Amino acid sequence: MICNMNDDYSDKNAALGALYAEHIEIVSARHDHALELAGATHAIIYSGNPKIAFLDDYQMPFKPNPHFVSWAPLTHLPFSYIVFTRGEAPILIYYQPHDYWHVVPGAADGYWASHFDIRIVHSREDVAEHLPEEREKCIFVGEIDDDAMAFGIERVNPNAAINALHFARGMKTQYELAIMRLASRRGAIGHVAAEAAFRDGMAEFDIHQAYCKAVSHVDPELPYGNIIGLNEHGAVLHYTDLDREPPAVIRSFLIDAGAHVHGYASDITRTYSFGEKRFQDLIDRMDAMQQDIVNQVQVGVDFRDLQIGTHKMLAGLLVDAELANGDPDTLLETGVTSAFFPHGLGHLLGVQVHDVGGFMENETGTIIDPPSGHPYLRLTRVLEEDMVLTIEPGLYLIDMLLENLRGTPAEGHVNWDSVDWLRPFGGIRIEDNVRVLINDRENLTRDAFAQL
Ligand SMILES: [Mn+2]
Repeated sequence: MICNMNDDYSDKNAALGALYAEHIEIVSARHDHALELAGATHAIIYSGNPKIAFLDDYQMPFKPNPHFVSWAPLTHLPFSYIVFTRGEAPILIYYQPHDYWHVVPGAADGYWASHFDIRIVHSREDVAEHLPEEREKCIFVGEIDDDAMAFGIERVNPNAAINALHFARGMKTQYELAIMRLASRRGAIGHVAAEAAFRDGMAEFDIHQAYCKAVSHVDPELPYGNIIGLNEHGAVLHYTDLDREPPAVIRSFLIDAGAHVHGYASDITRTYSFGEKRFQDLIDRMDAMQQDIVNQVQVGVDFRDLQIGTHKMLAGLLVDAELANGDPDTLLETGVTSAFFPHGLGHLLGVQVHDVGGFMENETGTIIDPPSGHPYLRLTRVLEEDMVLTIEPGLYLIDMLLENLRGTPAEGHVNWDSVDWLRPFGGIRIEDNVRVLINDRENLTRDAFAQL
């Protein structure tokens, strides 16, 4: 299907505009509540400012405050502020400098604009007059590396308010879900292009370029650095080198790459075999297992149980694929499954790729620790309706971890010949973005691929 990306992703998108009114009501209510908890009257949300490289005048790519972006799709608006006062329309202090060195933000225009009382300022000194006079009744939400940017507000990111906002952000509004479907679609378009480049025998660098062109992102616009690994590189969990030449023999391809729409991310991983049947069979087994896990996602599930359950399923898979032998409990207890799968099953997703709040039991900030033996699990909450999370089981040949099993009770449970066979293929990870529903779930990623 031919898609017109510009219509889908434009902030003139009428469908998003219709959902945005409800979104801003929900965000306002969350801030009402956060202010009450903090005993304050106004929340001042700062968009942030670009970082400057040490001893240089180079500006790093701007990463906006996620709290700011959750109000409106203003991802390129540094030095700007939202002033929220209970019961009033939010004020947007929109910084539009007189600057001939850089492109300055254009007119404040889009589906979001009518919901704000917009005050254009051309210099930073002009911000102060738009802030509430009683600074002691304000809380500041954002990062400040220059105190002047807080304009005398002393309560910066108070825990009571921040925890409540982070906890609430776990659950997405209909507007956010609509945007995340678009981000999934955009990512899926990139994955299709990347797979074609892989089938054409291209180098990692060229596959990366094919992906970026298809999603219309330059590198800093990606939600995270693409992981584009051929062969053994698939075993490096955060592999971000990009070889300029293809390997002499191409065997496999692991791609973990997402896309952005209006500040929200998708986070998608696929693994492909270059014609080797045994590796393709292993991918198919992993794909079936990943789907089984996705089908367990629903309201009320403790994500820690899903993590443990995944290890049990993986133990069975390792035995079926002749990579290990023994009963599942033994393979878990002896650390065999953890050596093959040493990361968490998934994480919350939203404005941030690893969205905040994954460890929060409640809005007061009580932390739920990961289960023992699973320190890298980033989501320990009981699932609630309209959370969006990733399900990304993996299976890798990481010698550093497998060698640790030598001389332990685990050693005899690993089929080392099969390990040697798997090594040149690196590993497998399959990752979808999933929305939690009551007794059900929505797979944003599979839906996006199916609709291309
Ligand atoms: Mn992920």
